[in-house]
Amino acid sequence: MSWREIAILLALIWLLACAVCFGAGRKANPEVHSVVWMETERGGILLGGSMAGRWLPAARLARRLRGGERYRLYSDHAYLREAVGTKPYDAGMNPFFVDLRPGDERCSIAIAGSWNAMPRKAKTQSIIQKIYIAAARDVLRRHGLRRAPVHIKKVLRVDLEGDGRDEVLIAAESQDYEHVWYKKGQYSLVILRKLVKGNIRTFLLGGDFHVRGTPAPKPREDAPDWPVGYDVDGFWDVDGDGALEIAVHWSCQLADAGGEKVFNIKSGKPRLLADAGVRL
Ligand SMILES: [Ca+2]
Ligand SMILES: [Ca+2]
Repeated sequence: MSWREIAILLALIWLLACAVCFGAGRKANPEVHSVVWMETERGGILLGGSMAGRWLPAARLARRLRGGERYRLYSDHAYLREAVGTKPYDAGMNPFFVDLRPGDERCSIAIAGSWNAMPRKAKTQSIIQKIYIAAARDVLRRHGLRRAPVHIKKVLRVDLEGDGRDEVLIAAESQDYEHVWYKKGQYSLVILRKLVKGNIRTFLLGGDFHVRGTPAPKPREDAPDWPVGYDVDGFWDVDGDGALEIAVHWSCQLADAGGEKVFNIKSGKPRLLADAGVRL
């Protein structure tokens, strides 16, 4: 082999090595779209995020965030502004806390993505429609509360996937529901009503049902069934695929805890995407 041929061969090897390194570098650093549930006006808890079209839980996503990520802040009905997030840190109540500058007291969720996370908005519906009362009653019956009066506190209608068919979210809670103690018949629930293959189906997204009461006004500290209240927080496209996810807020005053569950729709059914909470 001549010196000229050796030089050409070495040049080809160098070019190939550069191409491999460049490709590996691109693969190792895809864009990360983190999502933060705002716990205070200045920051909140990392729910997770999407990367290269895949959802990653907070624990896996946190180490990829270096701070300086740009977030779009949303309330439950509108885009608010941009803000910059810190690297997740342990705030003592949750290991993945993110501060945002500037903060905004109206903000419910912060999403590090340039897309419009609210392409469709929910409409408030009447809470006295018989069909929704019947749906909530059916769920209560299935959970052992046959005689509990149905008290709906919120009905929202929204097209989650953008397929032209609205979904309905119902939040119901017994009127005497106490978040610090409970008695027989108390409940709190959030359900999704959705058309699946021509039939309306009801899915329970969060529920707390007290078939038995407690002998004392306040349950024991170690009681496993502390009362947990549920409510619909809002609808945002947290991963940029064009479909809205459902955010359900939960709170347990006895444990000084609260958090957020996020569901997306897969194959016509709700699937828990993220669940993050904090002890206050
Ligand atoms: Ca739909
Ligand atoms: Ca989505």
